[in-house]
Amino acid sequence: MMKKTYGILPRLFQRKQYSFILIATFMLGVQFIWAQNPLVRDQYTADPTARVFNDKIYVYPSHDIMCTEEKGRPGWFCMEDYHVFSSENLTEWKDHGEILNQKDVFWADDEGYSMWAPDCVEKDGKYYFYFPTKPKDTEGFTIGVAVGDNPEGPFTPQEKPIANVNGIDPNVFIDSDGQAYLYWSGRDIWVAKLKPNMLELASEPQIIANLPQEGHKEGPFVFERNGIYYLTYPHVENKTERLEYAMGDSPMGPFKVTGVIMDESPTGCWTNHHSILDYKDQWYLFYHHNDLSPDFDKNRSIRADSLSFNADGTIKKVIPTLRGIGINKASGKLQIDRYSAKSANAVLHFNNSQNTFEGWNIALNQNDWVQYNAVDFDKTYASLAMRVNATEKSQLQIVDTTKNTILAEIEIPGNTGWLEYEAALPQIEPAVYNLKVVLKAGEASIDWIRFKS
Ligand code: FUB
Repeated sequence: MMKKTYGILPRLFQRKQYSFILIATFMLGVQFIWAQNPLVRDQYTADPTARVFNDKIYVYPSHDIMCTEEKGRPGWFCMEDYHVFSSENLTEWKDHGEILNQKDVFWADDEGYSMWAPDCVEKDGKYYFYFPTKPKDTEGFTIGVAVGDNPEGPFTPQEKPIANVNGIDPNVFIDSDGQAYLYWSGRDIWVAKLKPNMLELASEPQIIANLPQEGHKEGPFVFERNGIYYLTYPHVENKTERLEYAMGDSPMGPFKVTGVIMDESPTGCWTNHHSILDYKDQWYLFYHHNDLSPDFDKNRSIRADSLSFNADGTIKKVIPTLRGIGINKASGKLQIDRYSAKSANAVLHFNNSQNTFEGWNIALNQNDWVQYNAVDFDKTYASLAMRVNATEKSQLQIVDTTKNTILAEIEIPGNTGWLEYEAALPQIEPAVYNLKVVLKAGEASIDWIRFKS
């Protein structure tokens, strides 16, 4: 049972003098564990293809970097390599490092910086990593394959790209009868069967019919659910790409354009690129915006949100969130600025606008609040800690909205800069809770909150 905890502040004062002020954090000991959107915060990532291998999710994104006069074409996309990320619990993502670099691809232009949206599939214990890039001897893009024994690589590129394919954004779908199909884009969306070796086409490329003719489209991603084949793709209906889908009875179509999965990005990012998968009986949409680079949309960041279907198999529109997916451990740093909901006047700021990889905080005025859902209290926690910067003497209340109980109240002295504060907790019954932080008085910004045993 949770106890009412009014009066926790005086108890803190009795226990330890000034125990509420702990350590100035100075951004030391940063944990490279991210649970919310964007999923990766120490580098730019885009075009995420998520796959389930060996009960884990592996995400194969593009790796955006900044072009310079010496590297690529300034103001445009710049990508020289790929990393892969994995997670079992959707909240802790491991970067397995570089899995392929343009300089390792014999046929690729090693000044191309065009290692665009990839895919990876498993067949008979081998992992096939498909990637588009510029070849050294011809114009345009083509698609290569690199093969590995593990989902995290290493991957060895084939000596030549796939013959008879010109385009970008490879996607491979393996049907239940074992037949694999390669989809890609190049003005239209194309499909061809793959041979059992997964390295060569088994049929002539054909354009998928009945898709929108006006407005750029690219990034095909095909999946099957309950006998329905879904062809999903970004398409510019208005100003920037939105995610749309078409439904059909077979992997090669015909498909019928059915609806929109995600509207144009509210951040103005011109591209979006996605994948859809079922993991432990929940469907997820992986996609990208440009959270870490609001002024330049060629440095993007991957995200994920839950996706669901209507009874007739149509897809419910996904509204992008900052909270993202997964249940967070109460003991980890909960980046509360990646909120589930907030009051209208609560405002997000970068911790350091010169280095956006340092993340965000949320600024609250009196009566503002920020809510963060799905926090797993797996055991009893004795105290909570939060990183706060108050410009005036402030009072914060931490509430469990599931049972509407006040867990703690913290008083913060004004003008101390960013500091870590701590408050004792009542006995909290282990369960998953939704938390809300309310600023009862003053003016304060919050970076994160965590619970300690
Ligand atoms: O990342 C480069 C290109 O931008 C991708 O290949 C497209 O799908 C778009 O996201």
